[in-house]
Parts: sequence; structure tokens; C-alpha cells
Amino acid sequence: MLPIYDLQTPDGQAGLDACLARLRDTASATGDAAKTVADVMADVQAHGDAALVKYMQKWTDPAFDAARIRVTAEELAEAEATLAENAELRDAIQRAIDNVREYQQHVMPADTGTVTINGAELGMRWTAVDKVGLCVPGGTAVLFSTLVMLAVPAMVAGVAPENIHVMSPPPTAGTGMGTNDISPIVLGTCKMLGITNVYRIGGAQGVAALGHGTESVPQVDLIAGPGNIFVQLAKAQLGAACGTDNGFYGPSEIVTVADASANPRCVGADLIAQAEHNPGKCFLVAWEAGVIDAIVDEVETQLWERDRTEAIVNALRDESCAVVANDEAHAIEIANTFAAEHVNLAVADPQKMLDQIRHAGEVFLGDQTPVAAGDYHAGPSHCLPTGTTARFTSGVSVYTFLKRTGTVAYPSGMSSQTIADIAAMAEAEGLDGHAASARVRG
Ligand code: HSO
Ligand code: ZN
Repeated sequence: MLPIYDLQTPDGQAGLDACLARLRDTASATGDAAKTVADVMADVQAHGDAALVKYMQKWTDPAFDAARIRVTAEELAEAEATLAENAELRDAIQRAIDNVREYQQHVMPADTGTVTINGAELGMRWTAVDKVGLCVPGGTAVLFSTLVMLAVPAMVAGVAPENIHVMSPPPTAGTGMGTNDISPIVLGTCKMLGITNVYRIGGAQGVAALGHGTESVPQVDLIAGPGNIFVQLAKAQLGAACGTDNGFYGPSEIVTVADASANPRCVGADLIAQAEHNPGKCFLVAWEAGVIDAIVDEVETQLWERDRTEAIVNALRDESCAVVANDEAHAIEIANTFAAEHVNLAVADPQKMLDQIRHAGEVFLGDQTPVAAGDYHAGPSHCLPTGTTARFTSGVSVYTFLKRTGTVAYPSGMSSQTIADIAAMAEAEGLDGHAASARVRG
């Protein structure tokens, strides 16, 4: 059911082009969705909790009311106790937190000191945003791991836990998800992280609430996190009211580049793992037809052993493809065109191939490196650019929550030439006050 396109044939190229177009489409909003989001956001901005509750009732839970927006301290404590009963899971979450913290500390930029240019000591400082909002998916899939992958980078960047505001919607009515409330695992993980500001909200209305503030939800300085098209569009529509992660973190995808050394069982399992996200997509690129056949065989055997066979079949049939490229260089170029969220280099020398990968959310080197390690445990955040947006943006990290500020100091005053230069330019712009402010120091 996974379409195989041989790029030596015109049909193969057309199939790949169509697949790529569908992938790009996931990140380009339809007019209708953008209009809906604009209307919802304007309503929440104007009417606060009343509008927020109205949309939560409409799209998530008909019984929703304002008293349910904020999770109480008792509810958090209860969830913490429930999670503590599952020591295996709690310890796994703790080890993931520790790994993510250590990695984010490693990539945290240091101030570079100053450089002296023409008598001026020039520097750049990194400072964290004060207050952040984090979007943790919950409506149709509870991804509590996303909380770790957002909150830990924020805290390492310098955001205090009491200034972190988490939004996570309760399950969407009718989807048959176990409980009818926000997941206790999300709440228990919040407690593990020292986070106590949690709101049962989601969608564009949730982003609007955090971005503009309502009676129950404080306005934050920056919102980060993944979500459906409505959440992603809402982040983009905040304008200057509130910062964002600048990311389109949508449906999961993987591109695997494989050579004859790749273990088909491992590589096939990784493709299925991202395809099981509902929705998810997977792409396989190789330059030997035999390699494609062996891996596709594995995928089509293993998928029947999985719980989410239906989601996997839909993803493989409608959104995914395997591609036989002309040669290795061609395969790499195709991977760069996919600019995928996850790129798996299942080749004999992945380190060498890495140099040629220009666009990827995150790269997984070698067939012994499962993408699931990145999803849950390894260290880099799993909130990553999708829909080919890795062409121009990055995943979440400490950098998401940091700002750069330039510094300028003339400790010994300015030279007469510097004063004259500034004055000449200011006068040419018609700004006599600027010129005077330089000359007054002569
Ligand atoms: N693959 C998803 C993250 C995730 N997977 C969370 C499982 N849980 C987006 O990178
Ligand atoms: Zn995943």
C-alpha cells in the first residue's frame, strides 16, 4: 500500500511531486481555516473567558464552564499522587527530564564578551523571556512528553517555573479517549517540573487566551508548542501581541535515506512509528530498488502487529511514499527537498552524509538510532518544524525562549572623526537632533 516511485520513469517523478505538494499543503493554511482562527481570536480578545468557554463548549466539551479553565492545586496534587503509583513511568519521565536538561544546558549559548571597534566596546547579551505559554496536545492524543520537550528548554533558558503557563485541552467529546478530563500524567509531570499554572484549554481559543489574556488566563510574552492547523495558525496570527516559537509544528513526518547496509526491520519500524501519529507521514528514499523492496516488505508486515493499524494504513496509502532515486547524491537532494521533521540516515557512513543534509528538523544517524528516542528520551526537543518548514526554521530549544540584546559603550569617549561621521549621516537624513547629540560630546 506504500506507493513506490521510480524516478527513472515520468510517472515516478509525477508521483513524488504530488506527494511533496501534499506535504507542503499541511503547512499552508486554507483561507477558511485562517478566517475561522481570526474570528475566534478577535472574539476571545474582546470577550475574554465568555468567548473562551463558548468555543471550548463548541469544539471540545459541551459541559465546559469557566470554573474548569484553571486546574486547581488539589487536582495537581491528586495527579502527582496517581503518577507516583506508577513508579516505572514516573522514573522514565524523570530520566527524560534529566537528559533534556543536560542537553539544553550543553547548547545554551554563552555571552561572547565584547569586541572593541573604533573605541566602542560592543557586546551581545542573551536574556530569557519573562512569561511563557506552552501548548501541550490533549484533544485527540495526550502527548505528555511534549510538556517535557517544551518546559525543560524554557527553564534552562531562564524562565522561572512559576512563569510557565501550560494549556492542554481535555479530550474532545465523542473521540472515546479514556477519561473525560485533562490527563493526570500531564498534570503529574507538571508537578515534577514545579509548574502549577495549568489551563484546560486548547485550539485557537487557547492560544488567543494566552496571547491576549482573559479573566482566568494571564497574558504571556511568548507561546510555544505543537498543535493542529488551528493552533499553528493562531500562533502566526498573534502579531506583535505576543511572541511565538516561529515554528509550524504540525503532523509528524520522517524521511529515511537507506543504503544496502540498513537493517530493514529497524528502519521499517521507525517509518511505522511516525506513520501511527494520526495524522502521520513517512518517506523512504534509496537508490537501490532491492533496498526499497526489503524495507517496504517489513513495513507492510509489521503494521499488522501494531495497535493503530488503521491510522498507519491511511498514512502509508494517502500521505507517504518510497522513492527509488538515480544515485546517492540524488537521494540526498530528494531528502533536502522533503526538508522533513525527522531525517533518518540509515547508511553505512551517516556522519559523512550528515554534511550534505541542509534541511531537517532533527537528524538521526544510523539504523540503530530510533526516532522514538528523540520523541521521548534523548535530549533535543521533539517539537520540530514540519511540512517542509525546516527550509527556514528550527525546532524548540533554549534559543526559542532567549532574546539577543546588543550593547555599546564608549568608555573613553568618541573620537572627533566618529562624531563627525555620525553628524554627517544624521544631517543627511534630516535629523539635526541626532547630529547634535553626537556633537555635544566633542
Ligand atoms: N513524533 C512527535 C512527537 C511525539 N511522538 C510525542 C510521540 N510522542 C513529533 O515529533
Ligand atoms: Zn512520535
